[in-house]
Amino acid sequence: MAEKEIKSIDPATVEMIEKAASEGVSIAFERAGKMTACPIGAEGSCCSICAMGPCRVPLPRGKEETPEEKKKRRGVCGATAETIAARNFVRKIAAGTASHGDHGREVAKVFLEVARGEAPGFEIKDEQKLLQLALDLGVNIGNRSNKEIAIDVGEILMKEFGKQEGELLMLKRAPIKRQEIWRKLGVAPRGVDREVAEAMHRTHMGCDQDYQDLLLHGARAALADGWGGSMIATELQDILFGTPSPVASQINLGVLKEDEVNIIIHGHEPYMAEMIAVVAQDPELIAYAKSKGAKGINLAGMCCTANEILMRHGVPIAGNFLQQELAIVTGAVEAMVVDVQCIMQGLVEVARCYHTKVITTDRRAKIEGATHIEFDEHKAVESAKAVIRAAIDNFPNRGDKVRIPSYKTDIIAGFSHETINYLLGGLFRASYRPLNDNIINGRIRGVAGVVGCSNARVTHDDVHVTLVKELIKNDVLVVETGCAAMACGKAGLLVPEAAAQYAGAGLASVCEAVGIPPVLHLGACIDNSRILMAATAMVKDGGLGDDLSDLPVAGAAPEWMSEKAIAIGQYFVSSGVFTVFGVTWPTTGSKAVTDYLFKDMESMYGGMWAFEPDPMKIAKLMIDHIDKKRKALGIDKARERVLYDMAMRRELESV
Ligand code: SF4
Ligand code: MSK
Repeated sequence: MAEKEIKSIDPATVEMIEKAASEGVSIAFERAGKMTACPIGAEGSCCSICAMGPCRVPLPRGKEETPEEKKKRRGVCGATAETIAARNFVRKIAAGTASHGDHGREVAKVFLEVARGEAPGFEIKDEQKLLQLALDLGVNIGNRSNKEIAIDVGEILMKEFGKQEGELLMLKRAPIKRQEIWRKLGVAPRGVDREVAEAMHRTHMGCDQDYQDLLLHGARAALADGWGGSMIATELQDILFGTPSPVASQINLGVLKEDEVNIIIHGHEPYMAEMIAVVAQDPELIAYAKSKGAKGINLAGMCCTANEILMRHGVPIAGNFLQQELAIVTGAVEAMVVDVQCIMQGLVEVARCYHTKVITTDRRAKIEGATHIEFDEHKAVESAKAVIRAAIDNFPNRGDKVRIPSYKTDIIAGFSHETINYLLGGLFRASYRPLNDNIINGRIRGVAGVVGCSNARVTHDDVHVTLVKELIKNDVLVVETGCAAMACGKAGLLVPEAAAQYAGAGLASVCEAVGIPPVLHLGACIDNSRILMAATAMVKDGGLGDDLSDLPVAGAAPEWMSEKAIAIGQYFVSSGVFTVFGVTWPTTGSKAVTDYLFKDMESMYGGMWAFEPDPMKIAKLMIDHIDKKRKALGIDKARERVLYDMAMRRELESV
């Protein structure tokens, strides 16, 4: 917990926490220590959806609840603990799906404007992916220009948000068996916005009061995120800005530079950041920076905007979620440029203690006390230049409290689904076949998706890194996104050399042969849709069952904090993946609801939730699940027979 001595395992973070304390600056780590989380809200037993409440229906502490007591656990309207916990859970899913959906919609809007020639400065970068997506959507290609095709693609996908009937088009990408499960359960989403709106309606006072029915709709709304809003965002961003391929960079606060104008780009949506990354190379702006006494302009990212520009431009990352205030504490950041999501309001207060300008850029996310320079995609270059100029103008205001931690670590990122396909199978036979073969022969035990945030209620980065080290030690290939990938990047796990140092012999031998790290960075939170696509490709390549739930895979968000994480977790569960969350679990106030999520969902979806804060125990749960799936596939014996001799290594290297 935050009260613990060790607030982070990352030395740069620890150094800046101490600097903040010595300079009297309030940061999230310190506030979390002072404010205990509300136990009633944490277990999902507080309802505040009408003005007869808020009603609290907590589980009795320290003793078994009697049936009489259980009957009395009701809100003023008579709502049970089950209804209240389920409603709270579904509202988190709705918020998460809305956030990713609104991101996807904004991408679709910019995409259409680019296709129509209304957003100068942007262009379609990945034409091959555009054509592939057009084919998937049934768009006529013929002799038409890419712009015409892109307009059709953009218009079709824009309609996915407001669609009222039918099914989201991307659902057809899932294995047939999975689609049938969704249809049978009635959870195939119609339109992204429709499922969010219905979730809010159902959870309004006095509407849906059957917890199982509520949670069915929660699954539907979450699927509208993973196979809808998030997948649309990933696809269109790749076409617009380029599909990521492996790129070398560095991570941690040590990427800031003492003698340059430091600009941090933070949030989730990449358009402004993309343009800043391009415009920061402008010789005129570099000369302007020099005129103010700086040697140049240094860009670094934070949270998922960081992942977006890392994956496509190799821009270094200053840190993950809990390091945002600490970047300002270095005293060396001229501008913290933010767009949407995961931006702490505390930034502005921390910035007041230094010279940093917090610049909001999105009409949907303003902060009192920040400077607002709105990004206009019709004048993208001008918008980006205005932000960079504001940062440069602030360079002479640096005070004498500058201290940049020396820590930074090398990373390799950029493992899109397409790249993995190519790396494994080669240019002419791109496929997941070698991955499947190595899972079947046991060199790779299975695949784990470890994603999600950092959380001030646990030791920062520790749960991620301990969990991932244990997984790769046991020959589980790990794919990551979001702040999880950053935690492992800082710990040195995102480089090919980490395989020899940390991975089991089987996984290490495959990583060495292919030249990949044992932990693959797939991108931002919306790019969890890449994991869905990768898992689907594994099913389609054959030998590992005919549905996502047959695969020896598992997921985890061990330091989660945002509502988006719950939406992501639920769409993985509803897609058939066993998913473990750490830190805290938001339905423990109702045993029935928790049992439904942790047990009943397995018989419905083939995937279910689990909660476990201890990283070693999380690893055990995931590995046990992977082994269970290996056994069901009849490939558990193959694993026992594996002996890693030189002949096998040579054979592997010829793959
Ligand atoms: Fe209380 Fe019912 Fe109102 Fe919720 S809906 S605040 S339980 S009265
Ligand atoms: S940024 S949602 S703290 S992963 Fe995507 Fe990190 Fe979680 Fe935000």
